[in-house]
Amino acid sequence: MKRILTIQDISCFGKCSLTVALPLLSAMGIETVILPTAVLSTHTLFKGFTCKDLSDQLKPITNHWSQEGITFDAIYTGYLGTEEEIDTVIEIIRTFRNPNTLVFVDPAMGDNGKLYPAFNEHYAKKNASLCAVADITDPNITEAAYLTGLPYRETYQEEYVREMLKALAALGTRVPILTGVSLGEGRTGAMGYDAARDTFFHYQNDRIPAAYHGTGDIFSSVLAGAFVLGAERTAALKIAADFTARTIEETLKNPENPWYGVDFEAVIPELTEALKRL
Ligand code: PXL
Repeated sequence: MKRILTIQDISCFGKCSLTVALPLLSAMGIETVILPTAVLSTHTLFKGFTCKDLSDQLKPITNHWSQEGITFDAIYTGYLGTEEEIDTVIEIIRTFRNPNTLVFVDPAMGDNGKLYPAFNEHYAKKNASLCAVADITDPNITEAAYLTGLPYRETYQEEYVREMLKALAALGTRVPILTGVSLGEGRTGAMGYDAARDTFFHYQNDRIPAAYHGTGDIFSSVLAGAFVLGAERTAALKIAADFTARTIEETLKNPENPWYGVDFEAVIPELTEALKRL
């Protein structure tokens, strides 16, 4: 069985970060080891959330794993808290990485042209140093603009996406993937760039006119899982994008309209079915 380490916060309520990554990766048949960076009452789009930083626990926990000889096929990082924490995570990646380890960085820090409430431009720059050590990174356009310094655009041509991907590769990532990319009217998906081969790849499906929080974490978790399971690049994008779209469709049927996160739980069986076709 493949084993992945995922490093991100636990937002106790809110269906994002670890409460999404752990069930999805487990459902994909991957042993999922968690390193919680902080415990929050909810994610940071709720007012008045509590937050207990766990930065001082990261080294003792991972030192213990080293002593136990624990190893990982992949390391997947998501929402982190502070610039110091990013440095610690880079150190942890250095410690546990071997030539076969897949390092997948979701530089979760913003959306719709803005950083999340807890972050500023310094943090964004620091996140670029984490992307520099990644095999794969999957920012949305907002995050990519903050990482590269290129302008954020809501309407664009494919050329803008390619330019953004090349700028992300210039940070050091082997295969950057830009998410939330529309390559045609009514379509959305992702486009990636293999810097070594100078080739692009992409997947698009129909855009569902609804936006929910936490869908980026769902997409990243399934994409990271698919890569760990050895999926080919376009197939990995397809499984992650199709599943994310299905979680949104399912949530639209919910009369309670949970803006804070999607009803991914209801479609997990479809994910396991899709994996059989990989
Ligand atoms: O979904 C990304 C995310 C993860 N964790 C926390 C967040 C957010 C987005 O706002 O606040 C704590």
